[in-house]
This record gives sequence, structure tokens and C-alpha cells, in this order.
Amino acid sequence: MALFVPAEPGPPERVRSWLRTFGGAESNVACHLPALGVPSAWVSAVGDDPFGRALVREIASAGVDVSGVEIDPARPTGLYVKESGAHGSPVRYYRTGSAASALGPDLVDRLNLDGVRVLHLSGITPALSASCLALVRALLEAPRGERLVSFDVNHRPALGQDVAVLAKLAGLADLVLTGDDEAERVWGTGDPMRLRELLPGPRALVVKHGERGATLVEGDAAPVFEPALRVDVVEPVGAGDAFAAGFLAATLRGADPSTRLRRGHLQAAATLLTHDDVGEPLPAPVVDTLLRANAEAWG
Ligand code: KDG
Repeated sequence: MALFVPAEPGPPERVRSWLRTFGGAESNVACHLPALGVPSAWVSAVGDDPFGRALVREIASAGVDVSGVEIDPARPTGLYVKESGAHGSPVRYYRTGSAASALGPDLVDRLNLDGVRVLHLSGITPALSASCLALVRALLEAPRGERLVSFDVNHRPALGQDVAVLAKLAGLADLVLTGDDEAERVWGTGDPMRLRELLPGPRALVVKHGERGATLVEGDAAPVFEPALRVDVVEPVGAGDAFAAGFLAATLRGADPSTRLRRGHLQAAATLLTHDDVGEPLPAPVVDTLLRANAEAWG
């Protein structure tokens, strides 16, 4: 989606200058990955309009392969507006009838997933329309061989997602990422071990506990908790996507559980420091130092 953030202080009714950037859970994840050394592609649909052209160009300039993005001449690009605040950012969507909401399961036949090691999906897309739900379900049910399918629950109260549907879709993934607050809304608990019992299908589960840290429960191994990095939050939207990208990049490299979680936290920290949904990664020397630092330096 094209994303609008106020470019001056004051109530939105009075703001005249807006920064136009871009955002969306899956494209945010895709945008982080090239900077982490992982090639990525984003598949979606935009309208044949200036916002669509701009966001595809900007996502491509992050190094993302956008060749699978379709242009829908009949529908507009989705928009969203974010009021910025460190303790939550009210968002407004203008995406009913958008190009992306018209995507459907026929897309599966046009997708070339050869060589794709991770397919990342989110609980947002299935909430956009019945056809989007059918698409995400088809992707989760398709044979995948060695490919890992990750699913970020992304429960957004403003979207009115059906929590039973979210729970069912998550159960079909290999890796599920969720905040403990959203897990509470979907499964009635944010406790990682209790969630593990409720979600026996996925091989791995990452439960994020906000500014406290995150827990990885994988296979039969004992849960691993890693504290988050303390940062002065500018605006939190997009941090979960950044975390997913850092975690997935380290997973693809075969890193150990703590490093995978730390990579997630480091990527999230960079996004928390900006009004943007993606932001700039932390400088490599800072990342290297923090990856090696002991637990006290983090928590
Ligand atoms: O995770 C961030 C997303 O919530 C944001 O980019 C917008 O995809 C979005 C949505 O529908 O909330």
C-alpha cells in the first residue's frame, strides 16, 4: 500500500503535509531481506496509478524482485494512513476494492516458486476478501517439499479478522510468528508452551513479548527466550515485520536459536527508530557487537 504519515505535528484534521512512503506486512519483510544478504521477491497487485508505480519502484529499489507484481487496470492501489506515536499508531485503511484485494487462488498457477526456500505469508491478506483468503489457504495447502512456509499472525483489530480463520491458517504453516497479545486474542493465551499445545502442526513458533523479548519453541527442544534491545521507540508499526525478516535471514543461514532471535530484535530495533514501516538497518559494526554481547547488555 501507499502509506501516508503526517509530515508536521498536530491533529490529522489540521495536517496539510504528508509524507508518502509505502508499507504492508509482506512487502516490509521483503524489503528488509536484501540488506540482510537474502534475495527476496514480493508478489501482489497494484493499480495502474501513480501510487502503484511509485511503491513498486521504491520496493524494487530496496533490492526486491517485483517481477511478480501484477497491475490491475480496473482497481486502485490500496492506501493506508498512519498517525505516528511511540505508544501505538492509529491506522486508517483505504483498501476496500483495491487491486490487491482482488487477488485469488488463480495466482498460485502463475507463481514460480522454484528455488524459493521460504514463503512468507501473513494473517492480513486473508482478511482482505474471500478470494484473498482462498489464495492464502491454497498457498498453505500446496505441496512444498523442503520449502519453509512462515505465517505471521498479524492480528489487526481494525481489519476485523476472524480469529478462528487465523488460527486455522496458522496451524497449516511450518513457522508461526505472533505477538503474545495477538495470540491472547486468537488462542486465548500468550504463553508459548500453552500455544505449542494448541498449535501442534507448525515445526516452530516464535512468540514476541513486546519490549521484553521473544521466545522460540521449536520441535521438542526447550524454549529459548532472548530479551529485546532497549530502544527509544519513535513508532512501532512494522517492527514485527522487521523481526520476521531478521529471524528468517538467520534461520536460512542455519544460525542457532539465540542468534536467530537476536537478529530479529536487531532488525526490529532499527524500524522502531523511524516513522517509516521499514527504516534503515543498524550499522553492521553495531549489529556485530550486539550479537556478541552478553545478555545483560541486551535486557
Ligand atoms: O506490520 C505492519 C503492517 O501492519 C502495516 O505495514 C500495514 O499491512 C499492513 C496492515 O494491513 O496493517
